[in-house]
Amino acid sequence: MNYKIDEAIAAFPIETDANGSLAEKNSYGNGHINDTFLLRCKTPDNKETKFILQRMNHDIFKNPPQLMENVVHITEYLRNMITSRGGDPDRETLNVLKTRQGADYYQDSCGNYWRVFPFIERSFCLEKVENQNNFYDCGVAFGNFQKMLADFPVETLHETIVNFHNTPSRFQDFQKAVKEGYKDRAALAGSEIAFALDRESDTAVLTGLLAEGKLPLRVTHNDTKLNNILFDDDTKKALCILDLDTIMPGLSLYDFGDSIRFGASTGAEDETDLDKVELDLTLFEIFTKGYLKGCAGSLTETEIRMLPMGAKLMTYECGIRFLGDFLTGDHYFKIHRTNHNLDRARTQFKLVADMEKKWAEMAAIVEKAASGR
Ligand code: ADP
Ligand code: GN1
Ligand code: MG
Repeated sequence: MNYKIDEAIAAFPIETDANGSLAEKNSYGNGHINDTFLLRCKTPDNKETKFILQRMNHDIFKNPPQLMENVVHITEYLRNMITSRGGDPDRETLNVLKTRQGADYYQDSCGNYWRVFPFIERSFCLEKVENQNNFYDCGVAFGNFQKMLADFPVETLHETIVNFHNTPSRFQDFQKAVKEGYKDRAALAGSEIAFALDRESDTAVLTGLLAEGKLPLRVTHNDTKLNNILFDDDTKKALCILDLDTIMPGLSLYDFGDSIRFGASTGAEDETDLDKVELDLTLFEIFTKGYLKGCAGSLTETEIRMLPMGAKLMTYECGIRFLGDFLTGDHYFKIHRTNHNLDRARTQFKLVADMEKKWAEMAAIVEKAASGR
């Protein structure tokens, strides 16, 4: 990939103003999609300021200008809401730094799209739940996020990835990947492919309820994994929701489910020892309580009843996406080793199988949490 990072940096008012200097630029974070860099700058009085610079992945996000329109619109909306509630809008939401020309992003001479967010200081990001309070807070934060956006003018949002959580459509993509992908890779993943194909009848459960008008369409985040949230260093509470690229109309169950998929697993998303991967029911319960608290009574009975299905389908869907990408040559998710996407698919399917075993317990936990017990 050809890109012009220095040209991009120069487009933003972050280093040369009043003779400040750029001290360091390093790759940052563990996102699978965009290229993220941490910029450390020295101000003339020798203080350090930090910025997050991102090259948006325009193979995946086909229309970065529209994507940025969403991000700016959403962050300005959140800023106003946080300010009116007496919060700190510089820390509790992302803020887009404009270029020197006053634009929300910069396109470099190779055609890449770049954006900058001021770095949110005195915060930390987790790849794994470290204590149960974190995960409870994460549930409250994602529930509350959805509630904050309940009156957002949804008709103004662009669909940044079409059919993002449309599981039947993901299943069709997966079938195509099995048919047209590398045969040697399919041979390596025979049992995983069979596992995925066996569950076709689950794929349309949520989209079916949506089509029948039994589930409401809401403004949802759609990528609610634990590392898309920052926690406050001092209070240790959830502070700011990140990665706003996939905010679109969706189901609450997508946000709930994706958080469970990642955060309530006992193993990492790419753990190779599958004995270490299962659904932690305690974490499931804690997140459920937090999410219901954050949604503050806004979920319908059907949404509540479908929470376990949200968890299972988001996990399954992510599994077929990883496996489909493995079969077709790893063009979507960044990989850091051979068979990385296959390993990721395996953990997702192990979790799905474990959820199927624990189905009655998951339902009982949801019922108990919803009745406030
Ligand atoms: P991707 O879309 O590739 O997942 P993210 O937007 O999630 O990229 O950013 C990757 C990581 O960068 C996050 O997990 C977080 O650790 C860090 N990060 C992103 N924005 C900020 C910010 N404004 N302040 C501090 N850290 C941030
Ligand atoms: C990607 O960008 P990141 O790493 O937060 C992906 C999600 C997947 C996730 C799996 C735009 O999220 O849908 O659930 O990887 N984002 C996109 O870890 O496809
Ligand atoms: Mg991310």
